[in-house]
Amino acid sequence: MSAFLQRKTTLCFALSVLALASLSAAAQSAPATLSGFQATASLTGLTHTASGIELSNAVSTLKIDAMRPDVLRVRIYPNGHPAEDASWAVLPEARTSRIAVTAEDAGFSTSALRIAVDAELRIVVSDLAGNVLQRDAAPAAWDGTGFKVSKQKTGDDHFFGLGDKPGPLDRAGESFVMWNTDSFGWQESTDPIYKSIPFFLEMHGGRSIGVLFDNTFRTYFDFGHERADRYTFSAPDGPLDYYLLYGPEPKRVIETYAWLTGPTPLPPLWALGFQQSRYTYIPRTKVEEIASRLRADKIPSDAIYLDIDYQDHNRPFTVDQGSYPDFPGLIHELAAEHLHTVLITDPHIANLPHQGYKAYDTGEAGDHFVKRNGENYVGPVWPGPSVFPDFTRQQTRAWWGTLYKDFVADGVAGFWNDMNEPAVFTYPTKTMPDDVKYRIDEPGFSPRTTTHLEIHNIYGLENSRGTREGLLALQPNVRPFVLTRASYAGGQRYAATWTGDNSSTWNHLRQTTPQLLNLGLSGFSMSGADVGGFAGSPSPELLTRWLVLAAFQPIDRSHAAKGTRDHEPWVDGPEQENIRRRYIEERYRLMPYLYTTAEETSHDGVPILRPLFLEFPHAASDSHPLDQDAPGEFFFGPSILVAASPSPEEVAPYTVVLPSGLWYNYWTGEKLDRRAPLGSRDLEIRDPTVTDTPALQPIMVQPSLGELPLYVRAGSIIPMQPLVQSTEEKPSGPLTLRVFPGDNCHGDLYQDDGKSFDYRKGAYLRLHFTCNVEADGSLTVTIPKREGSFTPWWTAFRIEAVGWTPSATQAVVGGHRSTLEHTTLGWAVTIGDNGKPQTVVLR
Ligand code: NBV
Repeated sequence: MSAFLQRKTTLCFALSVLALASLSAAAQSAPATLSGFQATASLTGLTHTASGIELSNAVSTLKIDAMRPDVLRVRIYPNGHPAEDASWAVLPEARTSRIAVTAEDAGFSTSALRIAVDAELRIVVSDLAGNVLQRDAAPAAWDGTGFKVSKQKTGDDHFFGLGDKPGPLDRAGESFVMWNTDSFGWQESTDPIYKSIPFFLEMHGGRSIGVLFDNTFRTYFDFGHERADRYTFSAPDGPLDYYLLYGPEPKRVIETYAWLTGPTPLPPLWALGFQQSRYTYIPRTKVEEIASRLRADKIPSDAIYLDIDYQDHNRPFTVDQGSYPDFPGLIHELAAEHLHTVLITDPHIANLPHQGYKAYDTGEAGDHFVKRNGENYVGPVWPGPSVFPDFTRQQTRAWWGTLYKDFVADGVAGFWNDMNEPAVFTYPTKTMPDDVKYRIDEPGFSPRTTTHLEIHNIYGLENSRGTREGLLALQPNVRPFVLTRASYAGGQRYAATWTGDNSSTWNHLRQTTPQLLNLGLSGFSMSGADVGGFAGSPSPELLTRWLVLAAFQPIDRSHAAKGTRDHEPWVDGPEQENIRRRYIEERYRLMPYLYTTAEETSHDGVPILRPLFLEFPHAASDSHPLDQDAPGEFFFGPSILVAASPSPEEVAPYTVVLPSGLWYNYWTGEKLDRRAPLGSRDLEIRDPTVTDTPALQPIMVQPSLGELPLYVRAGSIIPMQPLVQSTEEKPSGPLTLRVFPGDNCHGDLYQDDGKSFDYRKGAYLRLHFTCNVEADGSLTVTIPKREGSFTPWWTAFRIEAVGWTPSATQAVVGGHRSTLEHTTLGWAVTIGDNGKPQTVVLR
């Protein structure tokens, strides 16, 4: 036995003996057994537990548990005051998961991480090669119920996530506060806005670690703003409870965050279509006019939203019969046009006792409203004096869900939970007073009364949860669509989101990219920004550029405030409308690709919109995120890189940055060899087969108003469909497989009925296509055996080879030959799909 092993065994024995002892017994034996900690007098206890370690000093107790080899939970509490072990964000199955660890001298290790703690309870987390991933800069500092956690930071640390907070993609150098706030007209520097997602991903030298600080109070994050050498997170109250999620690849951290808090579920297909909204289309004839114009002008679209004016005096769950006679008739009329109706339902209920207002009466009968001084708290919002459901009570959420019954019966397809920060007019904090009381009654939590200080940040989360669960109770086999404005970590399980009341400015258009990227990294894959901007009236050019870009964002919803000029695609005349339509059409052609990506997200949590560093974390030789060099760029799904201008208001040319490799221009099929010459990029990642590439010239573009540069990663197969006017329409023609040859060439397709949960019983179709350029230059495309029992709409495949040149202009399938057709992008052939595996050779 080596000296090292021998020492370790002895130590483990000593530690396991210690583990059996009580904390006070451990304290007595501390001087003898804690030599590895350079023990100070302040350390009073140590226990190596099966899944980690527990240490105490005079002030506090630290518990670290390994939930997986790459996931740790860290809890510190003042001695004698262990916090309640409960969470609104973390899934119970993940939260209770534990693995056995190997006790070590000053901590423990897993198969991925090594954790060391010193006597002042400072934690160092490293990978097994000794690279430090995170190191406490100071012990956790307590101030009454408040505390601060400080970690060391270098100038080369990058921070992402924290939900919808505006500003640049990288949060380094900034500080933030979590307090959900109704922020009409927010700007780039406004903080906080609507959501509190206390999750961030830190990247250093290409290695990533994620932190979920699970505390619902008003929390603070500082990424080197106060001190360049530290990042901190703190809270005035609540638990010091955080999770560390190790990569090293950033994508792995995001996947692990989805394991911890749940992925964005598969949306109904229609929610990926173009959505038209305004505050408010009133009266009914206006809604009908918008619907007819969408269809007459052939703007592919799937949804129309009705904002608060459809209600009687803004009272949730009522309809203004005067402006909207025969409301169910309207919903059916829209449905007949393949337009889904989405209704706003704010959380405040008009305080109208004894007036036959069902939402109030049933809520009051069930004692479902939050209290202040023993009475229902009443605050003014859109309907006037209002009461607020206590969504921390499961019975209240169940009651809330029943309020949707009539609308669901009328055929309303989706619901929009606005104002759920919760917003309250006139009160200086724009929300309820701090002393409003909630009576938590929730599995996993001890029943207790608490104040708005603890619940405020999860109000929107639990409101949208009540909505989703209510819809599921009403229609168990229909995928709900809920759009929420406020939320907390884990809220992606219940609702899609949008970025609230943005403005019709070029800066806000630019801002959509970092904001939606950070939302995606924070779990919210299904997110969008009001297209055209909410506050203000966009110029024709701004509206066009916005509609063009939003065609490649997860939620594509045009919305506008009262009193602003019209935002619909046809305003500004046919020239603008043609550009806008063309891009919405492209989104619909790409629907199989988009839906497949959304389905992948529902398993792995990797968002639809991705920063470049998520796909290429080592693209820069010093491993800085490539996005810094190209702030307008992002990935739409795994294969398509959108290269929007970093300054969309300018007509000046700009540089497109592509990670090293082969790329194709999406629109022209032009092949771009961006494999870097020796020495100019990180040697580890450059293509070893390329030895003599001339220096790369920068790609300069100057797109006109009607152009948005898109590039496709070589080795992608993108499934596309014939144009339809809504996702309800059955496409006519073949499924196109657009093949962009390259290494590891593949593409995926997922299909189902787009509406129900029947896919869980096998009613889906999954295909994993591959392609290869053979030694003789021919291109082989393999269509595999179908997985799942769903019968798709097509009966043929059209294979389009981009950037590839045939020698015989022939396709061979199962011994049959046909002639390749020359297209603008390359060469194509259409073959029947009999549901069986096939290999197609293009040559
Ligand atoms: O319900 C009206 C609006 C809505 O259109 C918007 O999208 C929300 O963010 N709502 C805010 C309340 C009033 C805003 C001035």
